[in-house]
Amino acid sequence: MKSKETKHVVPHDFRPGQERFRAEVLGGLRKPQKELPSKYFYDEHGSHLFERICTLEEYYIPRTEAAIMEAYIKEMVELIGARVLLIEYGSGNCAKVRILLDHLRDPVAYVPIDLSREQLLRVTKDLASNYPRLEVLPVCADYTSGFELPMPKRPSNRVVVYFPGSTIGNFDPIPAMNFLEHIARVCGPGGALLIGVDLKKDPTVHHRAYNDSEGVTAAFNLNLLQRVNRQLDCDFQLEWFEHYAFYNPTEGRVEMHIVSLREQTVHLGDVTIPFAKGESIWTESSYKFNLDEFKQMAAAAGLRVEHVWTDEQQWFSVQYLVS
Ligand code: AVJ
Repeated sequence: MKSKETKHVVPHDFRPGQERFRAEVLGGLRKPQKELPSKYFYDEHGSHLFERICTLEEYYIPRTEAAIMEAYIKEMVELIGARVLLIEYGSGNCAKVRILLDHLRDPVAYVPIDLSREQLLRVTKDLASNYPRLEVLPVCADYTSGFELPMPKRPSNRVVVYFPGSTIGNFDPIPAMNFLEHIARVCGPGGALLIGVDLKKDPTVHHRAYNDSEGVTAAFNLNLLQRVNRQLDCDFQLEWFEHYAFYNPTEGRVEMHIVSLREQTVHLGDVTIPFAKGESIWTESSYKFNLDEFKQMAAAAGLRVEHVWTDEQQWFSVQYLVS
């Protein structure tokens, strides 16, 4: 039995190295508008803070998405069908996929893909014990770059990608379309994408969702600097930086920044990075969509929206796209 257990926790490993992290941080901080990639929020502490964000009253996304999933899961699994290979991009703590795993008919395998190796190993073990008949094939990878999919033992009827949480909103429009195109290729003909898409609404609601009263989002944002300090021989002084997030209605996105409260210099190894007072590092965009905008983008990527489920207020949507 030991060999079986071991097999479940050895991921297909495309561990994105320290070198790439350093290169992307340095590249971002050298741009005229400084930036850091949002995918690096999720180290151990960052993932923990994100889980706290997901319990905040202001951050309506997780509970709204979960309510839509619960209300319509029967319709969803009906459309998805039996014996599918289910792939999740950015599986995190794998909490959201459980409702699918609980209802899908005889899924062939589940492939969680995540950057965080420790979390991936931990949740893969849990899933393997909660779903003993399910083949779990974890992949440790940065899904924004290339990696190979593992091969399940049994043949599947269809490949279905699950991409919840409106993480698609973290991509700028052209990369978002390219990513949908990539997903369409991974699914192949007859495949499908079940995706969570946050919808445009009162800008005040967007603003509040990224400026919570407990300051958890601020801590989540600033943790990125702490992570850079910890992992890259860097000396950001946290007390001289501040969380700043706002909804940009022209672009239809929430922008998160970290603003320098004074003129200062930061050192990354032997590189010196100057900051003017009030200068910002752009750390994340969260695009919000109209149903029609998203449909257009999907179509441009070769995906057809087959079904849209929303909550009563039309704040969030879960969409089933076919290739
Ligand atoms: C999980 C990427 C969808 O953009 O809303 C939460 C991350 N950032 N609060 C989002 C996040 C700030 C979240 N995504």
